[in-house]
Amino acid sequence: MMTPALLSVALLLLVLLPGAPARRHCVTPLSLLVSDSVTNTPNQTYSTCVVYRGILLGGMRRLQETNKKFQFTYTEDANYGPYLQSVNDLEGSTEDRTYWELLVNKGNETIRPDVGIGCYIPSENDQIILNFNKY
Ligand code: B12
Ligand SMILES: *[C@@H]1O[C@H](CO)[C@@H](O)[C@H](O)[C@H]1NC(C)=O
Ligand SMILES: *[C@@H]1O[C@H](CO)[C@@H](O)[C@H](O)[C@H]1NC(C)=O
Repeated sequence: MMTPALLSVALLLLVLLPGAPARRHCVTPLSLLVSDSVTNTPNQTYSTCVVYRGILLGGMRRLQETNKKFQFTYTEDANYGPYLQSVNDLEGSTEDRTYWELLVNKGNETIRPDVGIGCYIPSENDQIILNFNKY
């Protein structure tokens, strides 16, 4: 039988130790908007979340697993990591000079992050915009 003091130490450790990824709480909610500046397809909005200081890609994977209406693919760049290739079956193309641009609406301003989906760490209530665009 554990003493109450030992029990609380054990509980504290459980809370503080980094747990298995699957058990981590998704604490940072964000909304995700898919827009298309090339063909003007109507916008789509989704909600997802990331774990504490989790990367955007993690939130996108979580969304893809739970919502069949959101699908994406990415390729692995040797230097910069995950490159967002397609969203909902629409692919960026070198030939057409199209790509999926990453924007973030912070409420008072819209920024264009200087990193991709594998490095961007969303803040609470970020609106992530995946915008199909030309370059
Ligand atoms: C041209 C360019 C693009 C073009 C590439 C298209 C093409 N086929 O040419 C376009 C406009 C598509 C693009 C997009 C983006 N880019 Co860019 N891009 C560049 C730039 C100016 C030159 C790359 C290049 O041609 N190198 C020469 C060739 C020979 O080398 P390469 O390794 O084969 O180049 C490839 C990669 O760089 C890749 N690529 C380009 N951008 C990015 C971004 C990410 C995250 C990844 C994984 C790969 C990647 O595309 C190139 C062609 O295939 C660099 C800055 C620089 N001066 O290097 C930024 C740069 C690589 N891009 C950057 C960023 C942040 C982005 C975006 C995330 C911007 C945004 N917020 O939307 C998006 C990618 C979104 C996505 N879909 O995942 C950053 C990456 C930094 C980082 N550590 O993540 C850089 C370094 C510029 C910066 N802001 O500092 N980009
Ligand atoms: C769709 O989203 C874009 C952001 O990429 C925004 O500028 C535009 O006003 C939105 N369009 C509609 C019809 O809501
Ligand atoms: C937006 O708000 C944040 C914090 O509320 C502030 O730091 C930032 O300067 C603001 N940006 C603009 C463009 O007003």
